Amino acid sequence: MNSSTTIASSADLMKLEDVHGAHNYHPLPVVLSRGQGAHVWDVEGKRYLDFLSAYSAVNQGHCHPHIIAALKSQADQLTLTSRAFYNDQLGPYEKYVTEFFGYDKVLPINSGVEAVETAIKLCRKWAYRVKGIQDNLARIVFARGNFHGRTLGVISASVDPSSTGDCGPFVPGFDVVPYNDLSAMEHAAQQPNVAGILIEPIQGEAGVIVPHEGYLKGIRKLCDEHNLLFIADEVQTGIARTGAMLACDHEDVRPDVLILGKALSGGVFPVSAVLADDPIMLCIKPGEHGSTFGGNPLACAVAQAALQVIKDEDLVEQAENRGKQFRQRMEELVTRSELVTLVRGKGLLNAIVINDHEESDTAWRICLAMRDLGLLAKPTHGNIIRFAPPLIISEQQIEEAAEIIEQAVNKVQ
Ligand code: IF1
Repeated sequence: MNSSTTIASSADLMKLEDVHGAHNYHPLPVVLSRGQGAHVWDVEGKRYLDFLSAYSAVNQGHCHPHIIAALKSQADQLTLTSRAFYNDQLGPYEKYVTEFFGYDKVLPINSGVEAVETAIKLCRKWAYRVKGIQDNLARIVFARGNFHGRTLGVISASVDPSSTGDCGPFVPGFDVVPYNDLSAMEHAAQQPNVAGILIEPIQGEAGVIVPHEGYLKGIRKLCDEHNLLFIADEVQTGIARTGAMLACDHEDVRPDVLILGKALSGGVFPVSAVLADDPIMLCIKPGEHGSTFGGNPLACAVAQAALQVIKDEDLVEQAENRGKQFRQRMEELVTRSELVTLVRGKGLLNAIVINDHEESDTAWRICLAMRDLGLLAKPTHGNIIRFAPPLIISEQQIEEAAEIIEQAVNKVQ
């Protein structure tokens, strides 16, 4: 298509994706071309409040000026060296990120799922090289309802048929127990050859499932008692999203292995990380793990700027306060609407539950109505709608959003 003469319409652009792109997604019909702060605009110029934030990657807001400035200035200098050589951005970034989160070492990589894979390999190496588990026997315990990404490795721990369907055979060595059930976890932790527990401190894809107070502390205790690594997937919950820097901070729990992604780059491009202390991280020896792009100078400059914005703009406190405000407004909606039965979440990672079965299209229709009214969100599991705006969202914008949500619910009801 020659875009110099005509501006393509949403319909044209959706058609192009349908014809030329694989059909591995079912997007809400809206075509975006610009973003700033909590807002995005479609190609026709209509403005929306973004209540998805690219699945919590854009915590700092779209096109944050400090992050984009870091991107542009580094892009003019050096973008990629590979790890065959040193670069002048990696060391300073590694010092910054390890001090920021309080770990001895970081292993920089790209997508969230690569960081999860890294953590799994690290846990297995630790199992054989430190804990002394017999070769090839190490097990890792996961929680039912987990979502850790799309690789064969991590879907091997999934129980969601839409993730695993027709993808077998799977990677062995994983156990799956119910989430938010410490006695099930304790039973699993006592089995022979278990090396670690890998969980999301709040389950995102499962529909923003917040475990009971004490669950994370309980996991920490089990890991201490049985000499297991506590591995926290904070790809979605980390970096201020839930009103704490890490969701594990809500219970003052420190994971042995911390997995970050998404907002580590402020949504600019895939930047992820695994953090751990020396006795664990040094189980990976030179040449045993890596990637072409991991630790590239552009990513280092962007990630450092993205984390600095979190601090400079007090986004932890901001997420906590705006989250309280949002849930308060949704609680009011629950009392007024027959269709909305529940609101749950922490900070600005929240969801409402629609009073309908999982296969219904009610949540989808509410999302279409919200789109028409200028707010974007997406259903998860048919009857749940996740609300996760950029953390820089204002008090006024939360009010505006709450009104749109209520109007949309009323329209569909
Ligand atoms: C998709 C949901 C969110 C994650 C956790 C690792 C990863 C993710 C806790 C992998 C990724 C995504 C990916 C995106 C949809 C999405 C998602 F809808 F599936 F549930 F965020 F809530 N750990 N989550 O949530 O990170 O490799 O993608 O960078 O379309 O797959 P990634």
